[in-house]
Amino acid sequence: MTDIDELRRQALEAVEATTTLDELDEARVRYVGRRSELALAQRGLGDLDPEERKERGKQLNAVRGAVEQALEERRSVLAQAALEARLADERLDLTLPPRRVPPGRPHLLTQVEEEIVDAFIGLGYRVAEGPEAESGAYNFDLLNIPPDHPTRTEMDTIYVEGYEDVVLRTHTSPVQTRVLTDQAPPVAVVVPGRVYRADTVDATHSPVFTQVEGLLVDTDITMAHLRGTLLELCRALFGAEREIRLRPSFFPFTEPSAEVDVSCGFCDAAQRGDAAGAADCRVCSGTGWIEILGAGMVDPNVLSACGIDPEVHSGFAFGIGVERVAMLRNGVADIRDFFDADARFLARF
Ligand code: 2NL
Repeated sequence: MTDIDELRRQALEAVEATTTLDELDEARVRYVGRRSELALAQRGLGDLDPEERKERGKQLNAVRGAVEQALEERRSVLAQAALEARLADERLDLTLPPRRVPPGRPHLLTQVEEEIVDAFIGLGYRVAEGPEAESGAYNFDLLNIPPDHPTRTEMDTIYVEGYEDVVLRTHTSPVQTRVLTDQAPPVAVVVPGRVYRADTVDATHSPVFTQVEGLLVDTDITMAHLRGTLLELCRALFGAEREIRLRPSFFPFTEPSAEVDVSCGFCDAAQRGDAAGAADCRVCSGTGWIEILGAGMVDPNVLSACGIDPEVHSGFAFGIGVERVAMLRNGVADIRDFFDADARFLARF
């Protein structure tokens, strides 16, 4: 057996040399464990003479005590070091600047829709909304669109499968016929929303698009009120310098009806009263005018159908396409850009 002092020296040196708690545990097993040289020696004490056993036992116990104390002291040092290493490793640098998240924003169509709606809120209108799947009654019948009108065929209108008379609304007008059948005049509503047509997609057509319609019904409402209101809208959308002109047109639900043009702010040919115009203007092709919406005086048949006496009340209505306004104002060449959700397009507005 190794000399007892040598054993003690080796054990204490091994304990001091450990650098981790695992190594320390290995040293404990090796020097004071059940199968260590020290344990064997202590178990062998019984074979010795009583005198020798007492002396040897004392020495072995002293060695065990010294080694166990060294193990405990080392354990405390290594545990503290391990804790400090972990704290250093897990420390968060709270002075690091955060990663910037680019802010989101409403889609261009939503921005333009809200601008149009805001112009009418400013004039005292209320916002009205309604279902996108509509009955033929609200979408066509109450609007003086006869049962055999070509717009009601599947060439133009998307019918909801499995129902007798349900369509995807072809304009937001059915929301207004709902308002007119529900509320007595005076009525002033602006109606934004998605509408559907059986159109083939190209650069300027989409089977789903966005419309804002407006309706005012009161006593003694005239075309002059309509004109002033639409001038206000066009100036809000295109600039305070704009003028408008009304050309005769036809809609089943208004009489008289008009197409409304806004003066071109891109070449200002209309502004200058320049008949020849700016022939090179991409937007008005030199005419100086841009067609922007349809409007008219609510047809007496529509008022009657909705339970309002056309002898007492009159009104005007209009409809404007949001995609067309956004394309003109923001130089968007293809209507499909609004629906593609291309992040590069979205980031531009
Ligand atoms: C267009 C422009 C328009 C209306 C919509 C309307 C609604 C009611 C009564 C009368 Cl409840 N009119 N809406 C009027 C004129 C034009 O939209 O280009 N539509 C095809």
